[in-house]
Amino acid sequence: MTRVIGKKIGSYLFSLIAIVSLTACELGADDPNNTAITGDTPIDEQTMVEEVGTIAIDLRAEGREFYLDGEEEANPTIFISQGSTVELTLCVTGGRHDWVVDEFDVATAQIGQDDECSMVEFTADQTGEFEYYCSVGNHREEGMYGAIVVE
Ligand SMILES: [Cu+2]
Repeated sequence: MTRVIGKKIGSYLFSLIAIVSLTACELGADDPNNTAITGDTPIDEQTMVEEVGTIAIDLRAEGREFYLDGEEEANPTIFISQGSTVELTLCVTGGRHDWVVDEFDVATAQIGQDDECSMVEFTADQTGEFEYYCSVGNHREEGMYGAIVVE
């Protein structure tokens, strides 16, 4: 899975998407399944080509905070290109939580650290800034929320 997004690498991601889109066009519209890659192409680029339009986001919940996989910023702003299909996976390392965005009508299962991670998929079909939050108990009131920006 390609792990992306996050304030610091947002621009980098959009650049990658642009590059991948161009590459996809070059592969030819006649055969949409044609993902042939030259032997010199790095593995990461091959993965990106296969996942055009799909973004995998791994989130971890602990206490009253969400974290992007490998990042240390609490409740980070998540940037997404409009039209992207988002595969969001929530795992919990402390407490019991879920991940909800009302505007996209999306919510993971409520899970604890002993449960398996919960994945949801949605299409970011509207632009703007939306709030994601945890709907368990009063977590949202206690600050367990952040912004998801679609542009
Ligand atoms: Cu919570």
